[in-house]
Amino acid sequence: MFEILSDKLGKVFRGLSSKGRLSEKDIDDALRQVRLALLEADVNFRVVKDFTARVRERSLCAEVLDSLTPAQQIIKIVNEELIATLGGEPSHLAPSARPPSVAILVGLQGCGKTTTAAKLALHLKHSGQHPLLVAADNRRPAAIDQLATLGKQFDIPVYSEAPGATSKDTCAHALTKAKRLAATWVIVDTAGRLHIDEAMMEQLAQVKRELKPSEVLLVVDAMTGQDAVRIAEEFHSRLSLTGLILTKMDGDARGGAALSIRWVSQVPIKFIGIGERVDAFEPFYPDRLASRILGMGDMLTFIEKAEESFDEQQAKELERKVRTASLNLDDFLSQLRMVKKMGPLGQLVEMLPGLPQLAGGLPDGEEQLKKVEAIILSMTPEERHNPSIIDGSRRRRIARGSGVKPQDINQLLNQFRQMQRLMKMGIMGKLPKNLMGMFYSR
Ligand SMILES: Nc1nc2c(ncn2[C@@H]2O[C@H](COP(=O)(O)OP(=O)(O)OP(=O)(O)O)[C@@H](O)[C@H]2O)c(=O)[nH]1
Ligand SMILES: [Mg+2]
Repeated sequence: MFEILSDKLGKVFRGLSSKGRLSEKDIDDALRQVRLALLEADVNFRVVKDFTARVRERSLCAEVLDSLTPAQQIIKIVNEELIATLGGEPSHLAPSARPPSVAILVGLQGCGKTTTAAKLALHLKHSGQHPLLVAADNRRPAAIDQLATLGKQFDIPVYSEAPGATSKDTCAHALTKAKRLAATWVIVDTAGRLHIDEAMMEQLAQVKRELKPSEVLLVVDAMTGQDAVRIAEEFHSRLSLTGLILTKMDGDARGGAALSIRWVSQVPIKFIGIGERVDAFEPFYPDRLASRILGMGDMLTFIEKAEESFDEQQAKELERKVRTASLNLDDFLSQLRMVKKMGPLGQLVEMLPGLPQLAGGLPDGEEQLKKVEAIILSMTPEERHNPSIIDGSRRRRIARGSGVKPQDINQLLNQFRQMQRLMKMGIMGKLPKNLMGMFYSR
């Protein structure tokens, strides 16, 4: 998501930067292109209009135009206004005064409520809370099973009643159960319909009355574009939402929903879903998304993810090696394993500024990773520390040992040398410390 928009905005800013001094006309030309890029990304026209007006007004002031770096000032303004459009400060989950806090997930059919309920519960569990999942989708036995399976998988308790039970009973019993389990959060999955209808809204309103939630979260599929915005407005008018969760942000939609929904509905985005897996879920940070869109890369998210799976001691040692450009193939291998732990590579690479171009493509998939791992493991410690001793006969031996072709070994070594060159040039030092693992063969 956002690649095309990012590309287009990048082009506009490069055009501005090449100019030095900027006139009012330069700014208007640039903003016209920004406007087009946003509209093509399916951003709501009211949002686009407000946004460009704010950027224009701030850009045309004398301070910006007379500064030494007007283009950079304008990029800064665009960044700030983008953040404002996305809601400004991040908005966190609000607990109630007395536990258990209750969050109800609502939304149309197939938007990802059940998956998101499990994601949210797991997220809370990881931050030290004790969640209880509740299946208030009583119409379909399959819906109850789906939640029960997810709960079991992640060792999170699930409360459900036989199909056909009333919402009122389910809610009351679920609260009793939560108290008995000393749960701190109750996450309620509800039934979705294809369209917004009276019966659904009435049922949700009843669940809300019964449970007095501190959070009523609308789950919306970011792939549905402007429809998502309209749906949010309707749900908000009926249920007074406290937050939004945008799912399927990993899809290839143009991103218009994500950029419009907060500004139009005035409801903060609290989380985003970025994949089918239960850990593909993040708190939403307006500033991070803005910098991702502006092509600055989402450093913070990356660093956080990396830290989760990275040992501090190891990091320090690696940093020293990068500084002194003395990284060897053993380090390369441990980097590789660490990167593997961090999740899908493509997702991580997208977050890094300039990396996709720099890396010149990454190995796609586990297979490729396994191959590199096998090659390095077939080397002697000496070879790993000093790959320059690998000659023809060593290469053949390593190839036999790892079941690859000698060319594969050349490719890996070339890639490794290229990485070392980058390090010597000091480029790697500017990147997060655990990136080197990504610089290996395609
Ligand atoms: N790619 C991707 N798929 C997602 C995401 N969230 C949910 N899905 C998928 O969307 C589909 C529907 O998800 P559910 O959680 O069953 O949706 P629901 O809203 O509970 O559906 P109903 O109960 O039928 O209303 C599933 O195939 C999920 O794997 C996401 O963030 N990214
Ligand atoms: Mg469901």
